[in-house]
Amino acid sequence: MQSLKEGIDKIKKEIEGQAVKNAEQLEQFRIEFLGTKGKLKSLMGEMRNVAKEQKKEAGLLLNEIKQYTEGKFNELQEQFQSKEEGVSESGIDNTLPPLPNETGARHPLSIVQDKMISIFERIGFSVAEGPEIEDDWHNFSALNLPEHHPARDMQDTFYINKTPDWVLRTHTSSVQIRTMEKGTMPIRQVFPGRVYRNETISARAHCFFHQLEGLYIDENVSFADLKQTLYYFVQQMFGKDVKVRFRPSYFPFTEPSAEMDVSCFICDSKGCNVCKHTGWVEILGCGMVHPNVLKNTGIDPEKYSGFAWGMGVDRMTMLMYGINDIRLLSENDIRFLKQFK
Ligand code: 2NM
Repeated sequence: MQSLKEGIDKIKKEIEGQAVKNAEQLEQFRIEFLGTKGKLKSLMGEMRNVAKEQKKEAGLLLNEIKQYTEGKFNELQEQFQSKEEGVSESGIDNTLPPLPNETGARHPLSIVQDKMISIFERIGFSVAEGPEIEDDWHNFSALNLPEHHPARDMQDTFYINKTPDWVLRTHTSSVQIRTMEKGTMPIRQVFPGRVYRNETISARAHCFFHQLEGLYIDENVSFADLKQTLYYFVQQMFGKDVKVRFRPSYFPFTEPSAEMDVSCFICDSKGCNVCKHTGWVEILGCGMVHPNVLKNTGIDPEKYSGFAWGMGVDRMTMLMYGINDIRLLSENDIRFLKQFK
């Protein structure tokens, strides 16, 4: 009886310290303690050596240790099974499906800008970029904007306080001046980028927006080249059936100047809000580069001529996607942005 009790205590201590990490170790535990040749079975064998009057007590003790061992086995199995099902020791449930790894979407402005650029690249234009902080010469003077032109007004232009000669560029034409100053002919480039104007922010206007301007200078470049180049562009952008019209206009840096409209692709020129029931939508300003601008940049206006144009990428994006508030384009609201794949 004494040795039986000692045996039971020994097994109990062994079992207390048991832990399993996987199915194999759990099976090891079962074989070692509960198996047909296991430690419990050999304790049972000791019953033979217990005195008759003590058999009842021994039976109770053996039963107790058996239940204890089985209980421990179930406990270990449960622990281990919940691990198996994915709950790691840190309590994180590894079986939860992963959060969707969402692919980012390109910004609608980038989509439209790249589309515009690639159309011009197909007909020989390359891309040039320049600084957003410009000096007065590149943003105004060289572009034939006289000293007291309203475009220079504090109301329209962000001046850099410390250096009154510096401004946030109001158009990417300043980059065209930089290209022309380099003097490598011919020039056939487009100029994408952000520009700044001191406007009251509303659904239709923002204090920064994006332009794509263009410039073609060579010998014998004519207004007919301008018309055909821009006609090619809108056909690629809006489809072969699009119509264009030019209206005379004024810009200090071009002469003659024009604004170009396309037939309304929203209502097929039947009349809608976008074309304000005119059937036409204005999309760009253009003209033949003013001889003064050529002179200012060291290009001989007797030898070279060229055309330039400027259009709003934000405006084009709003037209293409039917966006009615320009502010959406700079708020970075994921719910808006993820619609453009
Ligand atoms: C426009 C409209 C018309 C333009 C002209 C020039 C330059 F540098 F060649 F003189 N750059 N951009 C231009 C002409 C821009 O934007 C509505």
